[in-house]
Amino acid sequence: EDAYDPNSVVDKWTAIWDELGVYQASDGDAARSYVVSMFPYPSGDLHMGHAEVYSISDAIARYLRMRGQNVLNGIGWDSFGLPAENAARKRGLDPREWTYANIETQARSFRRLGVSFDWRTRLHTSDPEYYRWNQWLFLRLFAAGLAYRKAAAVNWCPNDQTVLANEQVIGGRCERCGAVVVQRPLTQWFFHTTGYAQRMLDDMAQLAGHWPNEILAMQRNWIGRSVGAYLSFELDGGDAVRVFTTRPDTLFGATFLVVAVDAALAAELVSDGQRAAFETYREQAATATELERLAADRPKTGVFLGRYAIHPATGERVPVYAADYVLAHYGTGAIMAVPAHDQRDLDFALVHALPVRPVIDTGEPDPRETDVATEGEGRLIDSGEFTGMPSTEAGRAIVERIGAEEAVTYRWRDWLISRQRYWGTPIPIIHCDRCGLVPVPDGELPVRLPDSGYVLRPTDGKSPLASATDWVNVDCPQCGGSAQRDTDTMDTFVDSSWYFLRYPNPTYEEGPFDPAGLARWLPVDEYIGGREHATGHLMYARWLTKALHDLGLLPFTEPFTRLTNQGQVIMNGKAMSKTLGNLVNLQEQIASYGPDAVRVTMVFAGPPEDDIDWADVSPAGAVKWLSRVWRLSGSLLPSTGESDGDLQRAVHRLIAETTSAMDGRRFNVAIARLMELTTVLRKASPSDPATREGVEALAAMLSCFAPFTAEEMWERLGHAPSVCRRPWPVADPTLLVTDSATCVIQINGKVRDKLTVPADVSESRLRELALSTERVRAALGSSEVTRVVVRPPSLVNIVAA
Ligand code: ANZ
Ligand code: ZN
Repeated sequence: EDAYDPNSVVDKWTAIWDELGVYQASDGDAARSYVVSMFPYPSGDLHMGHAEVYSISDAIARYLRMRGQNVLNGIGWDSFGLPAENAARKRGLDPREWTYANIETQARSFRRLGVSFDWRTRLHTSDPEYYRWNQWLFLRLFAAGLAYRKAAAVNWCPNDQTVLANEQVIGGRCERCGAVVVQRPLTQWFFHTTGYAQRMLDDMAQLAGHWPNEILAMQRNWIGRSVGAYLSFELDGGDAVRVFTTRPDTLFGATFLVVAVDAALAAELVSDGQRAAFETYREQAATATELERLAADRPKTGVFLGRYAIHPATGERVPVYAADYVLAHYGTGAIMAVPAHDQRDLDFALVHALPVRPVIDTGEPDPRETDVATEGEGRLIDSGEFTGMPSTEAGRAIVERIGAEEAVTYRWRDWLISRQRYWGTPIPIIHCDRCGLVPVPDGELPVRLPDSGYVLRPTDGKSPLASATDWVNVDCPQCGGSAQRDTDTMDTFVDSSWYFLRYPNPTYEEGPFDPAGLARWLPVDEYIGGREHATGHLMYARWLTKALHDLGLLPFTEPFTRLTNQGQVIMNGKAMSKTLGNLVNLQEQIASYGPDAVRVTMVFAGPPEDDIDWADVSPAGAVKWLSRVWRLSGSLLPSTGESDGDLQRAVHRLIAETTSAMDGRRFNVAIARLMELTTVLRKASPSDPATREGVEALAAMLSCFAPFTAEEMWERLGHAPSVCRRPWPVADPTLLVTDSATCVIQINGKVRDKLTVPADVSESRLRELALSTERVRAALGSSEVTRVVVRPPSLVNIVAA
């Protein structure tokens, strides 16, 4: 009799929740909370990773709702992107079919999991109604000079036949397919993000304490601010080379200059005599990726350019080289090499027999003897009038003396957003021979993707859209002459940088987002997602928010007030993957254990940010606990009078402890407290009013993690649905103060210490407390405890030999 099949109640409660609209944000003016988890990519059905992130975000949403907040818990789909194209190619389908079928599957699975979304937010970035606004925003950025085209050496994946952002190149390889990424010169669209570098850093002050420090540190690192100087070196025979250095204090140790081999400057400077050698080297260097070029352990190759520069402080002539360890697009693309104090310069100097001149005494061994550059601070030596000065002060003094400019640089690059892909937002620009780059008029948006007439995988290195000639050829909106559409699509990270702005009103037609919705819900109060997005999505979304703020479109500058990262679901210490064959199928887990047990297992495994090793956990434990909890709701008897005081206090203490765990987003701890409460209630008399109070509180709190079980309990307790509408239970403060008692601790009958303990302290807790006091440990020394007699709360006698 007393067992229920968790899967059998899913449809029943889903229908009741829909009918009652329990998860819909209200129009009321109660305190609001906007909860968003990073929206899913429809690559198939939901997987274990999705179940984890939505179990966490849903616990947050449900908790806030029960705490009286008006909660908007949004959902949508990030539905443009390469996998749809690849799947379409493989199966001969339209990318739309694959994408929208997967979205439906995932939507059903979300319902089966009982996630408390307000489905009215639903949007798909591949809908023309959405990407229309992606195009509109692009045009606003274009008008403001924040979207521009330039020719650049870009990351190119030869397998996927597309350019990639730096963020999509991991260890020199394509993030998606693993092919080695090469550099290719192309004219591409960029968003000018780097002008915001300092604000991105400064605004982190708003996020500190609300975002994981780790993410802030990763972003800081990615932006890579350095303070230094631009120094100018005159060349023999005119010209000058400007270098960027963070160590102007080492100027006197500069013994040669290096220009990036692929910088235009290198080709301009090279002497006739060295041109042939330079060209050979340049071709060879073009095959290396940026990561390889920067690798410290790579042999330092390069070629003399046949030119000399005049050292601005000593007047000496120093040779100028081209090498690939200097990057064309960082600083000025040229450096002064100080081999004594920079390891890469030293490695280069050793290969090319160039002088090494130490100018900072760091107290470490001489780099000329060790071949190890001394990169730290110290006092200047052999540096003319600056000799003896601490290096920390000398930089500024030298910069001033030679009349150079102080400079701040950032490693962060502008965001390359063009993709040679089909399944993305067409860039709304028309190329006209007479008028140049002409924006598609707002009234003609969206520029829809053609449904036919394109080649998904062209072999000419061009975009798929370039083959849709009917689509490409248009009249110029300005002069009416014949013109062509831009054939690239936008990086899908553009789509995902602002979707949360549209959730409050996804059908709004007057703009990308409804100002009333913004005012009501934004910025996002609680954002939940993986830390793999630290330097990608989370940077782009922060940047776009600032850019739109400056365009007068947003009243705030940071999109996500609080960020929670979840870990990954792994198996036997390894990431789950098809290739490893260790995928755990979410639907099978749900079929065997029910949605609640899977959800409980996800959040009970550890704090949200930890990885969960599915090999170490089993939803079977959760099933057992949930059925015990459920049985409690059917075991109560009519009240027979007064409550037991201890029981009441235990119930209220556990409510208080669960609440504080929820506030700290320590859901695993919250569940542990609910389990403890279950044990307490199972031992309690079924007719004690405090037992009923405890079971009702348990059902309410449990609904954050196991909504189906909680509803079943609530119904069995005789209440009308839904438990999700009930307020979060509040602990009675008068029941939380426990009387205290003094406990005497004896060792072999002799009093050694006294402790103040709660009057209801348990035997095991008291034993633990007594054995760990400093005095007791000192008195015990190395003697062995043979027996401990515990009489709570007043006496502990330790027998030691
Ligand atoms: C002289 C020097 C002496 C340097 C020394 C370092 C140590 P961060 O902190 O990363 O900004 N550099 C400048 N432009 C470069 C480029 N395009 N490619 C590769 N390296 C470049 O590093 C700035 C330092 O990296 C600069 O300071 C420059 O070397 C080098 F003891 O100048 B330094
Ligand atoms: Zn024109």
